[in-house]
Amino acid sequence: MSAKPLVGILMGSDSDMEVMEESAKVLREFKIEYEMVITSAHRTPRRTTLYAESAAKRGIKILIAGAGYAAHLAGVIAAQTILPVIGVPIDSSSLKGLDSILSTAQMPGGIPVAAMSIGKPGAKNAGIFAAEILALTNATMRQRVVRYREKMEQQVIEKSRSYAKKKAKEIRAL
Ligand code: RP5
Repeated sequence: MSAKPLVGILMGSDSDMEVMEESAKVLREFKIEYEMVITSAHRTPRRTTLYAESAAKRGIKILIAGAGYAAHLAGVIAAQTILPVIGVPIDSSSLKGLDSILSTAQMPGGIPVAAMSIGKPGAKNAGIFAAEILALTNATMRQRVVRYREKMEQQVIEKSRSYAKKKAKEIRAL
């Protein structure tokens, strides 16, 4: 990716990378430029603030923030920018993300974070959600999002057909 990134994917630790790669995968599919940054609300608070304060000036439109345990990254970022922030709770602790989803979703009134589901499905949805936001003002992106939905629908129908075929064969073989 060489053009200016539109989406910033942040994560609290390199151990979150496997989950947050799901967001990146979707953004690549939608041909959305992005950057990935490791920064922690707790371990590198000043770096996190610097990132939040500079993101909009650098042309970033949407932020995706994934973190585990007492996940404050999305909230801390949201407190320091008016860019929309999508939070991904990561299942890295012994509570398997229940801790992170509560700390990501339960923001006080005034500072919103769009909280996704826990782990990889949440990271994937964060990427799709970012594409949907961009689609509001970009017709090409709108087409890509519509096409993505159509493809998904088609895949479900095909899976159902192939399951029915397999079942029919099994029944005939009895
Ligand atoms: C959180 O602590 C990170 O987002 C990560 O999910 C978790 C564990 O981090 P490491 O100890 O693996 O670096 O802040």
